[in-house]
Amino acid sequence: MNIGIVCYPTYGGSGVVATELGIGLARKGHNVHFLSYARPQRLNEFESNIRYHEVAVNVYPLFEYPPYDLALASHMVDLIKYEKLDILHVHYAIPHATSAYLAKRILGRAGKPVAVITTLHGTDITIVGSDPSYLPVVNFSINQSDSVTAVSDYLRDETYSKFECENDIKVIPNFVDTERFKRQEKSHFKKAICPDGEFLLTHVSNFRKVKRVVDTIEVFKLVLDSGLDAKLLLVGDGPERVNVEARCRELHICDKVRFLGKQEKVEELLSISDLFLMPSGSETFGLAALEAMSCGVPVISSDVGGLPGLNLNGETGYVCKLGDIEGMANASIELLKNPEKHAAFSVASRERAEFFEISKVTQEYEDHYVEVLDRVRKERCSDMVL
Ligand code: GMT
Repeated sequence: MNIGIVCYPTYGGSGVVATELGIGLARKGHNVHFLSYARPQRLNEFESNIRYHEVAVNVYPLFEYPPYDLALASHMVDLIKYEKLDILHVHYAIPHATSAYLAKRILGRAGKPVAVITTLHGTDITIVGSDPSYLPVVNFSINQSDSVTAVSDYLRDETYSKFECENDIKVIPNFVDTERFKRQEKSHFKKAICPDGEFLLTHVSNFRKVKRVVDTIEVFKLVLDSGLDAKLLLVGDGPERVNVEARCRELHICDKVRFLGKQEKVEELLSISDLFLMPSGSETFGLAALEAMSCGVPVISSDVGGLPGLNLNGETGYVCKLGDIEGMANASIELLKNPEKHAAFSVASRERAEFFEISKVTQEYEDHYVEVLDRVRKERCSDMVL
């Protein structure tokens, strides 16, 4: 198949899911075209049947807000036409599903039919998409897609409750490359960060408010207060970083916290971690936690959204009430002080991650593409008969 994949080029979240899926599909012989405003971060190796198309937005003095969605729609039209796309798979509804609708309308019945599939990821529904400034357009656009998928049951149910949905939403979970995300021997890294054998707690995110990164600092402070010797590794960057740094200074724990910024080889950092902290205020799936689990790192998380469905309380980690700093700290302390339990949780985390192994989920998407394309083709044929 000729497959177009539209995504944000981010280090995490939907950008990673879209890129890993595209690479997986290309390795199975499909022609994959990525469309974004910058190269997706994980698209960093040559693959003979992958093309990357950058959407350039023409700036004009009149435009205070250059219309990316229109430039994207025009680019989609070209791809569908000249690369003969069978599938246009857009990740994150805003504005991708809207641009896809526009492109499809522009082409009308010209050329062969293309199936538009929208995958909902999270804030495109739970936060940004349900804001009144976007809701009518998002609602309309997802109803116009030939198929809508969501990354968790939770997100599917939220979409049904917040939007007037005409489509059945199919749940296809996120996934992890368990070969790449596995515990590796990186003791020299561990020695560099924890020279005195300290425990290492890790958090990876885009440092948006919704991730509650300051909570990781509060949890970590209580872990230190318990007498455990530990370090905290913060991976990623974003708007909350200044507040997080300020809180570290207030608590006088800067020497125990390492900010690494955006990192490509997250699996190496997870390989030396003892615990992963995810105190998010909203999380439809929790891909970063899945990647940690795949490296055998137990997760201490909040209980929001899709997290309890991923992080099994008392098996792969602990799930605490949102904002329950003390609960998260006690859970961390308990696991770190009990090496046998920690080892059992580590094994269970890896086993849980294997359930979300990339090849199984890629196959699920592939089967779904075939099914939707078949329906779209039949609809076109019956339109022509009428
Ligand atoms: O809001 C974000 O953190 C980014 C967002 C995205 O779409 O890039 O992440 C969402 O998608 C991820 C991949 O499907 C999920 O694992 C995250 O749980 C989800 N984030 C939120 O719901 C906050």
